[in-house]
Parts: sequence; structure tokens; C-alpha cells
Amino acid sequence: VGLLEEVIAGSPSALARAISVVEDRRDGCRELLSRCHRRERQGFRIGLTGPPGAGKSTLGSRLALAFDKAGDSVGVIAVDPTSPFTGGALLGDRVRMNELSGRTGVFVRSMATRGASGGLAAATADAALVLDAASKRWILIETVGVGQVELDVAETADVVVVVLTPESGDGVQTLKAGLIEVADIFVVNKADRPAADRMHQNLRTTLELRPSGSPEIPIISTVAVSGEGIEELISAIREHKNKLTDPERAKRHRVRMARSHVVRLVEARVKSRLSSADELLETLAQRVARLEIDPYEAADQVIAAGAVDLLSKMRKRKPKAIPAKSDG
Ligand SMILES: Nc1nc2c(ncn2[C@@H]2O[C@H](COP(=O)(O)OP(=O)(O)OP(=O)(O)O)[C@@H](O)[C@H]2O)c(=O)[nH]1
Ligand SMILES: [Mg+2]
Repeated sequence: VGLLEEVIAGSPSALARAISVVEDRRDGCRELLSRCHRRERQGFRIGLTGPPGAGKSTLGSRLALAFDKAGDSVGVIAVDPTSPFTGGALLGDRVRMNELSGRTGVFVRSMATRGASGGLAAATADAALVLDAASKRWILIETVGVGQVELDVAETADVVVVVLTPESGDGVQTLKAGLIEVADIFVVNKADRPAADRMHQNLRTTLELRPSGSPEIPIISTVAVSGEGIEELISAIREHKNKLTDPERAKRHRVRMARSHVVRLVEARVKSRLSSADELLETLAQRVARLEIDPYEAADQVIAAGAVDLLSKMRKRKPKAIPAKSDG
């Protein structure tokens, strides 16, 4: 394919097209990704997550500008917030992100969620691979951290920055939201507001409650709108990046990332398989409702049907030898 060569050569329009191929799973997607994957990984992935309106986009723009100023290329993947409450912020995002796009070296891409939950994390990780091929040194992935899906997206990053505000509630709530598990760095943004110090303190106390030996998680106060604290945040990110240069750690990290990527792909496929197995599901659901079989048996049958389907794909040479579907 000529597309990847154009991406490697640095064409922004080819990059945009390649990401569309990946996002929409168009023809040639698999081949493209496989070729991207075989190349040396270049970009360091920074996941920015946190509640709606915490300042992730503002912070991300600051980071992108700072990296760009330092002469490094940047790719940004902004995952549209799913929550209807933040729909209004979307346009604002686009405008600010577009401002950034005008700068050389910064490539910004918005990804639609379109409800395909498992698919989103996979698509994001795939898009990051394409940005690698385009030699982007820093890859920023913004996602609203409100649910498991968003946390999954965050997990596809090399460093996860969880952005909170003085209004984000106490540390215990944060713990409950599962944010501490994914966080490598905490940011208390909107530090210009009252109660920012208390939030910082709460967070510190919560982190101290973790079992001894837990990895250290820096807490950084920022005012994204003015740029205050951005340097500290960049230092913390670089420090985390440096830790990953240790060969043993780097290896473990790569395996963990690969594992997560594979899991996301499997999830995405199972989900899309499920949505195309409507007929089988309907039949089974009716049998469950009639108390003929229990839901566990129905689930077994769906999975068995999927496995048969997978097998037939793997043995492309004689696909007809295997029944496409078990009709139970
Ligand atoms: N006072 C204050 N306002 C801020 C700060 N950072 C961002 N904001 C404002 O907070 C609002 C939300 O900022 P965004 O950067 O869009 O937040 P976000 O987390 O990307 O929002 P979503 O993508 O909708 O979840 C905007 O009006 C920003 O101008 C800050 O440090 N202090
Ligand atoms: Mg945003």
C-alpha cells in the first residue's frame, strides 16, 4: 500500500486518511496495522483522563504546545466525551484543538465513540500505532474518565495522567471510581480556585492509605488556563518516561501494553460478533424465556457458535467443512 509510505514520509493528509481506515476498520486496515506494528515504536503515549470539564483539553493543548516549542512532533487523539452533559464542551474542544492543528508538528484527531465501547479502546490503541509510523514523539490521548471504557482507553497509554479539580470530591470517591488504579500522575487542575489545597491534601492522604510498596504517584497542582504548573507536569511525565528506559521495566511494560491491546481487540471482536449474531441470540433468548434452557447454556452456545466461526476463518481453505452456526 502506498498510504503507509506517505504516512512515514510525513504527509498529514495521508495520516488523517490512515487513521480513518483504522477507525472505520476499512479494507486494508489489518495489513496497514500489521505493517505499522512491525516498525520500531516511536511515540510516548500520554493518557489524559478525568471527570468532564476538569480541564483535560486545556492541559493537553498546553502540553502539545510545549512539546512543539521544544521541537518535538505531537499527535493528539481526543476521544469525544460520551456524556450528553458535556456535549456542549465538544465544540469548544474542536475549536481549541483546531488552533493547535495550525501549528506544524501537532496533529490532532477526534475519535467518535459511536457506542462501540470495547471497540473504542482498540481503535485508540490502533490509531496510536499509526501515529508512531508518522514518527510522532508524543502521543496525547484525551478521554473522559467516567466509566470502565474510558479507563480502558487510559490503559493503552505509557503514562496515565488523571486530571481532577478542587470540585472532584474527596479522595475516597476517587478511589471508588477506579482512577487510582490507572493513575501514574495526579493533577489537581483549577488550582486558582479555593479548596484546591484541600483537594491536594485529601488526595495525598488517600494515596498514603495504599499498601506499602505501592508505586509513588506524584500529585501536581496546575492552572491550565494560565500555564501554571505545566513545567512540573512535564517533568513528572519525563521522569516516568525515564523509569521505563530500564530494560527490565521496559520489557514488562511492553508485555503489559501488548496484553491490553490484545484483550481490547478480542473484546471488540466479541462485541461486534454479538451484534451480528442477532438471530441466534433471539432464538436462544426465546428458549431461555420458555425455561427450556438456562442463560448459562445459552451463553455457552453463543460462544461455541463464535468459536466455530473463528475456526472457519482460520481454516480459510475449507471453510465449508465446518458449520457456520450451531442452531442448538
Ligand atoms: N478557573 C480555571 N478554569 C479552567 C482551568 N483549566 C480549564 N478551565 C476551564 O474549564 C473548562 C473546561 O475545560 P476543558 O479543557 O474543556 O475540560 P475537559 O476536561 O477537556 O472537558 P471535557 O472534554 O468536556 O470532559 C473550560 O471553560 C476551561 O477554560 C483552570 O486551571 N482554572
Ligand atoms: Mg476535553
